[in-house]
Amino acid sequence: MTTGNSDTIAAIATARGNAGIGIIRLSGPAVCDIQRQLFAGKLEPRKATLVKIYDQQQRLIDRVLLIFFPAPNSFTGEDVLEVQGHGGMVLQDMLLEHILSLGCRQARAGEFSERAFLNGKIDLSQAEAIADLIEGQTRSAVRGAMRSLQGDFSKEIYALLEGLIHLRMLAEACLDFPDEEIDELPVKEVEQRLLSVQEKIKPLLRFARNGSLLRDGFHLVLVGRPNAGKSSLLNVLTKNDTAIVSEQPGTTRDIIRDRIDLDGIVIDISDTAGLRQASDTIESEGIRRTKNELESADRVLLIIDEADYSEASRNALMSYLEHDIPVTIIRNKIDLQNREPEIKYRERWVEILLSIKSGAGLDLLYRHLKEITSSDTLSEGVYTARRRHVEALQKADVSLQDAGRHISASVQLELFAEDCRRAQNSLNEITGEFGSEDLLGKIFSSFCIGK
Ligand SMILES: Nc1nc2c(ncn2[C@@H]2O[C@H](COP(=O)(O)OP(=O)(O)OP(=O)(O)O)[C@@H](O)[C@H]2O)c(=O)[nH]1
Ligand SMILES: [Mg+2]
Repeated sequence: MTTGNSDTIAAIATARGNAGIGIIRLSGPAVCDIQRQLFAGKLEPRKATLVKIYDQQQRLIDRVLLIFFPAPNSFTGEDVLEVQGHGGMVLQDMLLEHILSLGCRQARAGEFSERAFLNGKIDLSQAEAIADLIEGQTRSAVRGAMRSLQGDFSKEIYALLEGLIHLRMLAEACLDFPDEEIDELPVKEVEQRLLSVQEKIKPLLRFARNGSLLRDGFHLVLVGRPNAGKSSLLNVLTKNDTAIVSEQPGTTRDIIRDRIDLDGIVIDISDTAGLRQASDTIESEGIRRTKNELESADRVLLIIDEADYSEASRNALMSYLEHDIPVTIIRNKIDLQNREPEIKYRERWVEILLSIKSGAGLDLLYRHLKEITSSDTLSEGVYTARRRHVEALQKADVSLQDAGRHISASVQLELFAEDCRRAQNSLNEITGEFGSEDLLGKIFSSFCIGK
């Protein structure tokens, strides 16, 4: 698949700012023609050539290095030209303006990667990895993105797809050619193959969850009654005076966001307005925003003044939260109650008794945060992944469980084949391929039915 008749695009590929070097990249069918207008000679592929670039009035714009990558051996799969000039912002703009006047247009965001995908140079998850590599906030995130870009993540997905395609092949051959002399469906073999696909999907799902954590970070939202110590906790965690702390209840009115890096995991922390019957419209708007913020939370830290702690006060606060959101209850200000720091693992939440002011028990909180944001698989062998990858893998997993039911209890071939097809479609969403024709091709080439 190629983009064929696409037009030619150009853009400044390096960051905006004054730098030693700035690179403009061009891709598309008119690249050779534009190159000849910039430099009359012929460029040797992938070799740098020093060239002076003049504008229409024959004024020298810059001395640049031109590098030509002929199709299909380029990033986009099309003819690509790199123009490496000096990095000044104004200079780069002048150079780009001149290049655009020679017969190409400004590229849209991500258009080079999009072309690489459309031309089959990379799959969708690799295209996403390029963005992640550039935007990576921590070293682990960058390393994860590089692994994905290398195709490690895609390879695992393709291996799963192989397994699934084989399963469908077995099932659909029995369905489509019931009169042919094909043996009965080998149920035991199918069950085993299904199991092996299911076993592969589990660790991948774990990797993808961790990968999505690496990339998107972990969103922690601090909620509680006014004066419970939410802003104090934000300041302690970020080691910053980000939020105003005061003994006056209702100090925080708006969401205050900050970010920490906890062993390579980005944690986005939101401090919120205290939850209570609002006394004015600003406060009630603050509370509305708190509820909004909770929608994207990965976990809530519910902060309660230990002096006010009771089952009733806890339940009243819990009623603000969605049922399935993970919660850690921070019973703060134990310094005033003469209590020792402690962590308790309850069925529906975790409880930590501590004092933000004295620091007693903060070690328990840090350990807990590390526990919930990381796992043993996180440091090595992880890819960057997105929530959509996690969701796609989850969907595939559910379809495979259905498939298991439709083969083990009593053989319901049609349903089984449909479950496998759905699982395959979910995985295809990750790589961006939709391969029903591929599947047919594969079935007929590996099955000698024709006889
Ligand atoms: N003794 C004691 N005081 C604390 C502790 N943590 C916070 N405080 C005090 O409690 C008061 C309220 O703290 P904040 O962090 O502003 O509370 P908040 O939950 O952000 O309050 P609002 O923004 O009004 O909702 C301040 O005077 C803090 O110094 C603690 O562990 N012990
Ligand atoms: Mg506050």
